[in-house]
Amino acid sequence: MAVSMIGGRDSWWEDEVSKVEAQGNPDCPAEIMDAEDMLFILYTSGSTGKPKGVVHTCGGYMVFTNYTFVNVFQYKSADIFFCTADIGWITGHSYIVYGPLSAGATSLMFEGIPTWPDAGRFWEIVDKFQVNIIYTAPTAIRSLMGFGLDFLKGKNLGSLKVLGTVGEPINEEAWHWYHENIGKGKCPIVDTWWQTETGGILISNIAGITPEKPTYATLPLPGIQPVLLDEKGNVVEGAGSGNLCIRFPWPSIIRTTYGDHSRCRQNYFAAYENLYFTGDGALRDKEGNYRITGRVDDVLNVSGHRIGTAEVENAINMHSGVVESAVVGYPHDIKGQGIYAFVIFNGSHGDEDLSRKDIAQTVARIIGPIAKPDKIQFVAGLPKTRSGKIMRRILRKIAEGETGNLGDTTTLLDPSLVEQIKNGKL
Ligand code: 7RM
Repeated sequence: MAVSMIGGRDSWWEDEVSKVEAQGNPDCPAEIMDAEDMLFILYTSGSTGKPKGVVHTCGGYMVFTNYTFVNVFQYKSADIFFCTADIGWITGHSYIVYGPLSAGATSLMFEGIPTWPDAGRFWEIVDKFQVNIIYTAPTAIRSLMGFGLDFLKGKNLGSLKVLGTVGEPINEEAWHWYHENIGKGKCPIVDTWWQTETGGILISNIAGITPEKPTYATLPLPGIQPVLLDEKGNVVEGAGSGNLCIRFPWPSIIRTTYGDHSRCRQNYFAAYENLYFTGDGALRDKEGNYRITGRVDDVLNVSGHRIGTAEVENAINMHSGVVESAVVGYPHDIKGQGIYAFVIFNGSHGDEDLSRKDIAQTVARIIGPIAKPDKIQFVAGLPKTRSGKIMRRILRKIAEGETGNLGDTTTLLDPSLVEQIKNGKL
């Protein structure tokens, strides 16, 4: 195949190798780096749409990915570790590459999707390679759940010891499905909360050591001090909820946003004095366990009631015909904000209106009538980034009736979906 080579940038492997061979000394000494030398830049989307280049450095990042990998998953020598993430996501960087490899672990890499050639793909891999620890996202679990248990038949999952989740809040139903059908009721599930900016896991239970609590990431890891702040910026003590911040840095904290240090300060260190602001909301129970409720910009205010979009999604997902859902707010004359739900539905009967009523009823039963979606639009898929995150920014614009510019959609897995959803708007 023809390749357009750019002089000074591209060179052929064979040419480079023969140059070294001609010297007669194939030894390539490792480059010594400073702990604070840049290791990589990873772009991540914020609420504004313009991605930020998160900068991590050599020393702290590697120390912390190693520490969290070994401790959270309770990795033991010779364990086979399978993180299903895309390697281009921070989860892939930290827990396919740096954490496991620095610990000498066997790290499985998978390129593909969980549903091809069928929805048994992950379980086939677990069986074939005798995987001991699997680390995946709630979105994958929910999607596989929708395909039913047939795809587990004949797959031996007996090697599994620890299950992990990452990336978004896990709803009760998915947690129990994972626990019972994949872990056969005997594997702890670690619900790991962290961010591109944190480099590694900050809040999580420790497999088999600290208690799990479905839908809770539970306790901060040793060395991490979360703080909750109420809407006035006051520190919340004891049980309560608020904006999640971290007091004191940890080894793999974001060093800068590439090319724009003031943006880093503004984004993460300006909201509250001397605190790192995560952009997430959380609640804390009286034992000190944290439940991440989602991005604070995903919190709705419906007739004066604070409702997390994740809460409504969890309730919608309880309906047996629902595969996945995404909820956003839209301006509502009377309520302030109305609730708009985009739902992937595979219920068998044909009456859409009846299905909508049914779903609304489910939400009313689980949360209360106040959380009933005002609009439910059935969609074929949800706009997701390559790492599986729903782009709520886009759905919000559609729900608000924006017909023109939806902002940057280039990071979407399937940009054509957006047009389809726009055309089906209620
Ligand atoms: C690792 C990763 C970060 C955002 C974060 C949260 C959400 C991540 C959990 C979670 C609830 C979890 N990096 N998030 N883990 N929410 N429970 N266990 O996902 O930069 O791509 O996203 O993801 O909102 O701020 S990320």
